Amino acid sequence: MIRRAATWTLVVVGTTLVLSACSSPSMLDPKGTEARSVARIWWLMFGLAAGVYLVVGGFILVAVMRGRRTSDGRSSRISDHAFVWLGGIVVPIVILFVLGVVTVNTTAALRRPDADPLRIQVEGKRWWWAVSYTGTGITSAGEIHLPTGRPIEITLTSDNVIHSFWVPQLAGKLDVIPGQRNVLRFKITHPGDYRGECAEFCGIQHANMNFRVVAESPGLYERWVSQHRNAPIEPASDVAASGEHVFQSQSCAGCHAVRGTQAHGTLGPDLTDIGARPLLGGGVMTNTPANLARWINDAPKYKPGVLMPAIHLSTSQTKSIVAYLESLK
Ligand SMILES: [Cu+2]
Repeated sequence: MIRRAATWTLVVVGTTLVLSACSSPSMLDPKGTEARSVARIWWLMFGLAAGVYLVVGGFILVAVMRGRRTSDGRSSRISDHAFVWLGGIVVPIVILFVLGVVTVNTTAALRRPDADPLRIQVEGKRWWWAVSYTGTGITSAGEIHLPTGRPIEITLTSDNVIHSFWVPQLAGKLDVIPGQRNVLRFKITHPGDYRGECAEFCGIQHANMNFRVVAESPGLYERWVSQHRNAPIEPASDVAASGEHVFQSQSCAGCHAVRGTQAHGTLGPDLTDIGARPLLGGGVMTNTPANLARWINDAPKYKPGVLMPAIHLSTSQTKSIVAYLESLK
């Protein structure tokens, strides 16, 4: 019976570890200075909890196998009283004290402002993230470009409900609260493409509020900024040019913005570089022409509750508007 329970425990724990390692980003694989200190606390807690588990489990095993053996006349070396005081009060106090000191010190270090950080504004929307790069005029959605090796300061706000901004490999979670400006500080040590998500239940599409952080060397980041400061170039093909006309004349421009054009809407995501984004709708689908056409024609079908209504366009209008949007990079 005990052997079967142990086997099942091993199977469940092993499967969980394997699945968690391959499917989603792990805070135990940190790629930033702050993420590393958060992971360090996790390992400390895990080590202490595992130690307690093993000791308590060992006592239970000994008790089950040997019993109290009071009949042979031998008395225990430690009295029950001392055992309860030591195991139930002294040891827990020491463990909680160590964890408390380490946690408070780490939290204070995480909140300490750096000199000359790169400032980004991120706003939690229903259900996507609006991004603006302070001092550059660049705005975007669902994707944040950042340089490695430089202190980053992200100011988080919300105009609707409480969200939580979390990029597990780069920093801890921070709540995004209406009427409050919370600041997340971190530094990225490795270039890469990191997945972020909302970590606070915020409504029906909470799970489809993903975003990505593209971390590049400072040189590549500066190049990206200088390329994206300018409005996108005029549509190269006729079909894309007529797509721009459809975009401006239909309801699209009322809710979305494309820098350098008449579209200044702020209700939906900024689409200035939508052609370069890998995902649509906060991660509900990959960004391909076919998916973009599906999304435009009936977004609520793929993301129930989304504020964007179904837009009824003709086949040629859809084709041209998709060509236009995919050209925006
Ligand atoms: Cu959210």
